Amino acid sequence: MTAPARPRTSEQLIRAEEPVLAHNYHPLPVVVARAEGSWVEDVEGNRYLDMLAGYSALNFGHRHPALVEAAHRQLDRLTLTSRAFHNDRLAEFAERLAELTGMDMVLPMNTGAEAVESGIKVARKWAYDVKGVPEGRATIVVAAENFHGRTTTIVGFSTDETARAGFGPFTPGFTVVPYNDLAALEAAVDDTTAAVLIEPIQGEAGVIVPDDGYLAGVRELTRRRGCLFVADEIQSGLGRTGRTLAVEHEGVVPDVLLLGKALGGGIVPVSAVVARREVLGVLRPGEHGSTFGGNPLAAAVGTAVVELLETGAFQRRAAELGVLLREGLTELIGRGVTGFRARGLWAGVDVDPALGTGREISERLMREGVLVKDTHGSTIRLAPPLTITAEELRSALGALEKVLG
Ligand code: IF1
Repeated sequence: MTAPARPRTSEQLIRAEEPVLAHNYHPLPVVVARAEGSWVEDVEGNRYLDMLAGYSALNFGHRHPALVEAAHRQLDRLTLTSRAFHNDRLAEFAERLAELTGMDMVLPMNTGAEAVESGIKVARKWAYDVKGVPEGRATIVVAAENFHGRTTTIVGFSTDETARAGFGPFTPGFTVVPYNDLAALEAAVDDTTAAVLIEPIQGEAGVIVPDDGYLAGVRELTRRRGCLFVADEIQSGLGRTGRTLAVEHEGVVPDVLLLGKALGGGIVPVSAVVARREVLGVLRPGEHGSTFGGNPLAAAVGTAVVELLETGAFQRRAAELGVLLREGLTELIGRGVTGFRARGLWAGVDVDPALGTGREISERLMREGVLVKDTHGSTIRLAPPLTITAEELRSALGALEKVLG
């Protein structure tokens, strides 16, 4: 059999997926064929404003020229070595990422879930080697409604039944406490606690911004009780909230940062565990690794991402346009929007359930040329590229007003 000669329509391509692609997603019925900046174009040439930005993997927009150039240049020289050898791009990536985040050491990985898994391993190793927890007893405290990825260990401490049911048995050693509740955290931490692992803002839960003082409280508590503060900044980090890291809003420095998504510039999967030397220094040769982690292409793109963030321009833009986003959403309160939470260019918007589910609102927005993704129930999340213009943002808010009207 030869491939069909005629290009297929969106409808045909969607139908073609059904028998051959695992049904672990329910995407909006749009088939993207090309993109630039804040805009994507489907197979038929219809243009859509991308208000999801690959769940923050596309913080710099689609195909940012500096990132594409860095990737092209590297593709022409060297793409993969494995960590069996050194490559000439990794030192600079690690140096500059450590510098950007104010940390000492970098453990390069690929996906977010891998960074979380790696952070868990590092925290446990630290608990045994440094804290002196008896072998096999280390625990990690996590928050209810968390989202940290899809591996068996990670979904094992998820509180979302859809994410975890049917995938056990799970890894032991995790304690779940309510998010944004310092008293519950205080009660859950004991001598076996290796770390507290939380998202500084919970993404999948609906962009839940904790009360002022919570992150500072987690920092104070973990320091006083002698365990690590591991912040999953995979979605909240790298400019999204108007700062390089979401923890900066409270002037907090965690022990371990987990980064991903935007670190790969929307081009390649790049993630990292970034930490102080006392923590990441516990790993010895052979104890952890990855075939692709720290590959030269990833390092080149990651370095170019760090270079963009070093200017501070994207963080400033997210903060400035975040004001516009907040004002626009405030105007929609009582006009289809029942509430919202926002920080920088990131918002969870609760839509009046009488007007439709989050999915239905997302479909209506799609027909207006705006792409978003619903989360639970009647909440939609907005996370445009940080390169979006004020005018584009206003037009997205206008489309939201229209579909709610
Ligand atoms: C999916 C949500 C976003 C994350 C945090 C680790 C990871 C993620 C804070 C794992 C991933 C994703 C994965 C994607 C949907 C998505 C998501 F809706 F599920 F919550 F972004 F909003 N930590 N988030 O948000 O990173 O292994 O995927 O690289 O469909 O699972 P990953």
